[in-house]
Amino acid sequence: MRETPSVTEQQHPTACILCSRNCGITITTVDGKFSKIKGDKAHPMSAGYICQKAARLQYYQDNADRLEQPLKRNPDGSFSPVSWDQALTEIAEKLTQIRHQFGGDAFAFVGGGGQGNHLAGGYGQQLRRAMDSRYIYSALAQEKTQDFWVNGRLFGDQRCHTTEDVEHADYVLFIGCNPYQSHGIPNARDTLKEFSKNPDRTMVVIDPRRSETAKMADIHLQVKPGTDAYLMSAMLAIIVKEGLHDLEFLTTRCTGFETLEKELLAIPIEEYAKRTDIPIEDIERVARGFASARTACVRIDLGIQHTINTTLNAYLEKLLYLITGNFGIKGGNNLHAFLIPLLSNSDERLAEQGKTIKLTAHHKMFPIGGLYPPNILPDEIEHEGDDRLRAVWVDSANPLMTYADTQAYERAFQKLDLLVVVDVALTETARLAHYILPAANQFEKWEATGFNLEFPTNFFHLRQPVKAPQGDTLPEPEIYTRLLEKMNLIPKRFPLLERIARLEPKAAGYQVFLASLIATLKKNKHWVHYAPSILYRTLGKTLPDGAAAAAILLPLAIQFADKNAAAVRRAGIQGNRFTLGANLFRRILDQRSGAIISQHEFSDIWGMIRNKDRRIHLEIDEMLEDLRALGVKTPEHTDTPFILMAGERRAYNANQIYRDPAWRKVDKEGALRMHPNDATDLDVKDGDSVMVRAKRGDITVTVQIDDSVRRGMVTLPHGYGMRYRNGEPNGPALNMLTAGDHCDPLSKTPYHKYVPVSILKC
Ligand SMILES: Nc1nc2c(c(=O)[nH]1)N[C@H]1C(S)=C(S)[C@@H](COP(=O)(O)OP(=O)(O)OC[C@H]3O[C@@H](n4cnc5c(=O)[nH]c(N)nc54)[C@H](O)[C@@H]3O)O[C@H]1N2
Ligand SMILES: Nc1nc2c(c(=O)[nH]1)N[C@H]1C(S)=C(S)[C@@H](COP(=O)(O)OP(=O)(O)OC[C@H]3O[C@@H](n4cnc5c(=O)[nH]c(N)nc54)[C@H](O)[C@@H]3O)O[C@H]1N2
Ligand code: SF4
Ligand SMILES: [Mo]
Repeated sequence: MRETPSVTEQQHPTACILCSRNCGITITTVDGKFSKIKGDKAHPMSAGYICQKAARLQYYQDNADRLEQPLKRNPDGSFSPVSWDQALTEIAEKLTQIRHQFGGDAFAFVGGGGQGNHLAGGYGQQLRRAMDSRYIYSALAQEKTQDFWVNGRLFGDQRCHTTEDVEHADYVLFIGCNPYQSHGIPNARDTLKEFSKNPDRTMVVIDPRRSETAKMADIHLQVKPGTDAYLMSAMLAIIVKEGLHDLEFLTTRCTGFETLEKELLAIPIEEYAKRTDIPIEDIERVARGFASARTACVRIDLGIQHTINTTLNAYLEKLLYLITGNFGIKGGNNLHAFLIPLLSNSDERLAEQGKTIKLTAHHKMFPIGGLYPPNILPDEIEHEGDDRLRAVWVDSANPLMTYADTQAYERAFQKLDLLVVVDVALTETARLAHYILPAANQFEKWEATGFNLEFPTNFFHLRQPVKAPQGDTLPEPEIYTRLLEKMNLIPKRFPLLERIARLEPKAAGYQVFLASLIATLKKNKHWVHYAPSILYRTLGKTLPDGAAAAAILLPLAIQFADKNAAAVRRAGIQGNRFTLGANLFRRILDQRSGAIISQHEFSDIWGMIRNKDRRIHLEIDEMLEDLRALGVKTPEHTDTPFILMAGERRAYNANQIYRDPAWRKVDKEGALRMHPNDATDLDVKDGDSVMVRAKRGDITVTVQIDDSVRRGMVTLPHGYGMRYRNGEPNGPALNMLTAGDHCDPLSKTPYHKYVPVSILKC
């Protein structure tokens, strides 16, 4: 009788890596293959919730584009496999030579953590410091830097990021976001369902499209694309004119209201309402409802960020909850604590106080939150002058597909002296690289994200690997540590620290180890920037189950506990001034489905404001000037008949994380949504091919007739257009249509939701 082979079935708690919610999931593997994916009920935030996209994660795990060994480009453009040792030795030599010859200005770090992998970010940034460069370009600086800039001015630091308590608000304004598809709020579909069936709560959606979220709303304001600044300022003006603002909050918690009030009272409400194409009665109804609700909050996203007036929009949406006092309360908008710092504070005015605010060579652009905008990167490479960018390091990003102007990126990247890409897949960007370094994917290593942006209860999820690294791939901490060693910046061994780490650091609450680390760094100042790799090589080796990469969390946990001691204790973590942080670190290591790290009180908010007077500074000169300028701006005129929303979130797109098109159950072509009357005018039918022509370029797409879009507006999905197996683009390669200079003058974030196009019948 033949024996049936034994099947090993295992269950692994981890998280979905497709969007910033990072819902907890349990992956069942059978003989190492993913067989079942379910929501993890033990996850402290998502508690079992997932959406349809997570169930397809095997397409991320197993696909033909996965990289398995380091590759080096040959002169003819083909790639040859090389050993890690060869790749890193050659890259180290080249980087050292570039730094020596041209200095830090010649190097930029691009990306550094997508939707699920931020632990590696701390290791990657060591390389930028090693290169003596300040340039980090990342996707965040093509969507959220206008928001960080305004936060800096209001709250005193660009790291003062706000969140919204949608689950507890009586009234919510969703402006330019579609949480039903894109999520971004806790357990979005459940939260929306509860809202829509509760007659005591009001949900308002402001969106030019009758989105899936708008369909569930009590009120949908189908705003004309790009006119939100008029709509929000009209609402603010109505609130102030009718005395619906919270004067007590404004006088005790804010400064500058008097000046702001004058500006708001001068707003011609009816004229602005006309520009938005929404009946004034509807705007009044929402303004009054929002201002007089017991608790209300505002949730926004790309609909007002990827469009004209983006920085002003950020200011106005924040004013909505601030002037109504919906801040620092349950059901309102709130600040929150971070465990992994995703940003720094780089207000350009700090230059006047002697802080280095590095301007780029070509555009003279300053960083926001420490980040530089992808919209200008090709120009900084093409810049004529010795201070141009010559070496670019890309990690967990696919700029050729996702940053504005694919053609410009392609041209500029080909001019680089060195392009290195660290990715799990052979992407379009990687195909242009001199070296491609294959990373173990997010289910093959210890990982985490810094998207723990919650208040009052905050959590963190350190994920253990589900499988061993595929092929000859390495986790990023190992890649960067080996590279620093090759660059002779750190030694391979730290015998003293290794010995101390082995001496049961737990017993001493890691205090002896940390004191020794600090002493070592004091003695060897040139190692200060490389503390993550030193921790990884020393303390890391002693962490359970090979969790070496998590070593970087020890100092972060200590910092977090120092800053938020009472909140950490309220979360049930014990310890004194010296041991609390280490105990928090241990909780993170132990709780494999995620750990609550802090439990705040609403009064904590005032301590999170970084202005010296702990007040919110409402008067921002640049914004008041922009607000005044709105009145004299002629309505946006384009000589093309359509406005393309270039990058819609749908049921089956997930940035560029899934490359195999087979993962999609529907919308395989990534269709162009068009209003039926527009289709009749153009004489096109459902399924026809049309050419979308923008100033920058054109692409051919398939039409889907859909009355959820406004007339004159067409939409295409984000997250298509990759060349799987180096084949034809799978669906619309959107950024063939977008231009780098079609962006906000202040933050340089792109106007992707407002791309003027013509549609031509094929
Ligand atoms: N399914 C899916 N979910 C995702 C992602 C994904 O690729 N797929 N990506 C994730 C990422 S990285 C992000 S940043 C988020 C983004 O999430 P969202 O910003 O919520 O998603 P979008 O669909 O890009 O845009 C939101 C809405 O803005 C509307 N809009 C367009 N123009 C305007 C305008 O002028 N004014 C107003 N008020 N609204 C306008 C659109 O009609 C759309 O419904 O989604 C995340 N979630
Ligand atoms: N026109 C237009 N363009 C857009 C948008 C739009 O709406 N319209 N949306 C923009 C937005 S909001 C965003 S956030 C960006 C997203 O764009 P990007 O920042 O470029 O990120 P992703 O598309 O998420 O691609 C992530 C890359 O990381 C790789 N990866 C996955 N796991 C790992 C890992 O563990 N390690 C490493 N090293 N790599 C890994 C994936 O293979 C993929 O190549 O796109 C932007 N581009
Ligand atoms: S895509 Fe986002 S909302 Fe859906 S399961 Fe993954 S993390 Fe959760
Ligand atoms: Mo994004």
